[in-house]
Amino acid sequence: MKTIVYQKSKGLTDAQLSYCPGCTHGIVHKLVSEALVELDVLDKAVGIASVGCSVLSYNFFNCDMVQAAHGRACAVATGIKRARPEAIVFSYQGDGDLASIGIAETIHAANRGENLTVIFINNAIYGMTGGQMAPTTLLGQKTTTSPLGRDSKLHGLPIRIAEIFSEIPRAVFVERVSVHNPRAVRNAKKAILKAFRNQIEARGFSLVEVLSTCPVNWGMTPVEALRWVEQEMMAYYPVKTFRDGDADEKA
Ligand SMILES: Cc1ncc(C[n+]2csc(CCOP(=O)(O)OP(=O)(O)O)c2C)c(N)n1
Ligand code: SF4
Repeated sequence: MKTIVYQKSKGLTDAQLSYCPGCTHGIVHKLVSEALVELDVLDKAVGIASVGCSVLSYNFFNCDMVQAAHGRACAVATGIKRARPEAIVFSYQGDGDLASIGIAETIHAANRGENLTVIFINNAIYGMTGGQMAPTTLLGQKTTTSPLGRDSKLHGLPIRIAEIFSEIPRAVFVERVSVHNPRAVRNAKKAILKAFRNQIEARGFSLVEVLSTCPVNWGMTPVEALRWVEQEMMAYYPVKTFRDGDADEKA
């Protein structure tokens, strides 16, 4: 008798992922899709694909998907959630999309306390467009637009999104996770589950920042990229729960 020990999540379609070898976008897709299935909300989930390498995520998640203009995912998510409060609405955004062009939409959605789940992929670079500097690019990190390395005098400091959002009174859950090894992947899954459970319980705005790889634009092998996440990214972007509670209406 055959025993099934592992199956592809029903939350993903059969489309082949378009991500480069060693890119951890695919792991995060798997975790999000598993969470939707385990919480039994796949049928009422609406995902917002952003602009970036995950633009085609509308082909990969096996639920209703909408594609938002660059940076506008949280504005689109707000409209859908308000029009259809029974839907489980999530955005899936890169650091160019969320932390650069879309920072205003995202902060205001959190500040309004929209009952949404935001999955934020921090890979310290603009992947899709060929490796330009992102707000999250580390100091000294070479990119096509910072060929000498990010310089704080010229470019400012890398933006810590989870820390910023943890100060927004109506952001009820903010956690930074990583997916660089199996233990980290398991912890990331817990955070993603929690961020969706919060929405099901109408608790408010939840954001999970995932430290992710871009081996192609970092100029590394997939294994080197996983090490770089652990050694360089996690040193500047600590992996932890920043906020887990009720909206602070007194503030
Ligand atoms: C209004 C607008 N400005 C700029 C672009 C070009 N653009 C496309 S994706 C992108 C950034 C992608 O980086 P990120 O969001 O970090 O996602 P990744 O590809 O790294 O996953 C940019 C600047 C665009 N599509 N639309
Ligand atoms: S360019 Fe980078 S972020 Fe985009 S799919 Fe390739 S490895 Fe992933």
